[in-house]
Amino acid sequence: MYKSIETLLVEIPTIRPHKMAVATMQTQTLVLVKISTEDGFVGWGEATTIGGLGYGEESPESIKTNIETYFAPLLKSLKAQNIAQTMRALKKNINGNRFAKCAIQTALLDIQAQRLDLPLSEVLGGRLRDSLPVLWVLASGDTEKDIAEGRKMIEAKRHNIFKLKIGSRRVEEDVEHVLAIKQALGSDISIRVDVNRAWSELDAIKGIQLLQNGGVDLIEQPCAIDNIDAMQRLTRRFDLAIMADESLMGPSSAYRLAKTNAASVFAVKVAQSGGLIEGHEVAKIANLAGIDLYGGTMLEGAVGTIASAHLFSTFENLAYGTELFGPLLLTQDILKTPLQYTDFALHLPQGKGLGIELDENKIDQLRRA
Ligand code: MUC
Ligand code: MG
Repeated sequence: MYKSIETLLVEIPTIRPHKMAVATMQTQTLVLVKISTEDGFVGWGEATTIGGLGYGEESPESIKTNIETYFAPLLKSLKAQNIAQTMRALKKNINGNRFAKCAIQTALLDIQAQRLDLPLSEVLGGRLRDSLPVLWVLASGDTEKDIAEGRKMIEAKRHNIFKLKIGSRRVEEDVEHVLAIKQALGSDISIRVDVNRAWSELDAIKGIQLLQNGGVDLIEQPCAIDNIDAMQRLTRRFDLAIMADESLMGPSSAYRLAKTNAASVFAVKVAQSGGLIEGHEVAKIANLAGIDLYGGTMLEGAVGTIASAHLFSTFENLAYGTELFGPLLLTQDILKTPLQYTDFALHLPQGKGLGIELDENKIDQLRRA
C-alpha cells in the first residue's frame, strides 16, 4: 500500500546556456517523484521535460498538479496490487500524461526491484551490458566555443560522439557551423545533428544533402512531429540515418512510424514513451521492423538518467549509443555518489533498484518553495 506520493520541482542551473531550436535552457527544472510504501520502501521516478511547454505537452507545473490532484489519491486508494494492475488502473482513469505516468511507474519499479534485491535492469528483462556509450551535445550556439568544448571532451575521454543542435538559423548558416566543427574534430569523430523539427521538407532536402556530403552521420527529427510523410520521403531519399525523436510518442506511434518506413533510427525516451515498460515495447517494435536504436534523454537528472540506463542496458541493438549526459549539463549533483562517466561511457551501478542514493538535504535546498 502506498503511504505518500510527493512531487518535487528542483531547479538547477546548467553549466552554460543550452541552445536548441525549441528553447534555450539556462536552468533545468527536475521533476522528481518519491513514493513511500506502508512497509518502508521508498522509490524514485523522474518526469523532467525541456523548456517548460516548449518541447512536450506536459510542463513541470502541470505534472506536479496532476500527480497531486489525480494520481496520488488514486494510488493511495488501491489495495495491494502489482505494477501491471496499478498501471492499468492509472491508465483507465487518467488520459495522456505520459511523463507523469513514467515517473510513477519508475518509482514503482524501483520499489519492486528493491523488494526483490535486484538491480532495476534485471526486473526489466536483464542487462546485456554494464556500460553505455554516451555522446555530448554541443549547443553553446557559437562554433569556436563548440569546437573547444568538443576537443576538451575528447581529451578527457568523456565523449567522442557529438550531436549539434541546429534549426534556429538559416539552413546554410547551420550547415557551415556543423561542417566547421566536423572538420575541426576530425574524421574519426561521429557528428550528428538534431533539427528539433524546425525544417520544412524543402529545407530538409537542401540541408541533409549538404550535411551528408560533409560526412555527418545522422539527422534527428528534421520536420514537424506530425509530418510523417516528409520523414518517410527523407528516409527513402538519403543514405544517412534519419532518426525520429519528437514524432515517437510511445508504442503506437512507434508502430505507425515503423509501418510507414518513416525513420531508420528510433530515439527511445522513457518519458516520451510513457514509461520504462513502454520504452521496452518501442524497442521491440524497432527490432521487428529492422530499425536501429538510440537511447535518448529529456535532459533528466540522475534519477531519469539511470532509470533509462537500466532500460537501455537490456536492448540487444543499441547501434547509435545513448545521450544519457543530463546530469553532466547541470552545475549541481543530487546524488551522494555521482553517476560514473569514464572512457566515453556511463557505467551502471550494481546495487538494488535504481542503484543510486539521493542527497535529500541537497534536494531540499534546491527545490522550489
Ligand atoms: C532532444 O530533442 O533530443 C536531448 C539532448 C539535448 O541536448 O536535448 C534533448 C532533446
Ligand atoms: Mg531530439
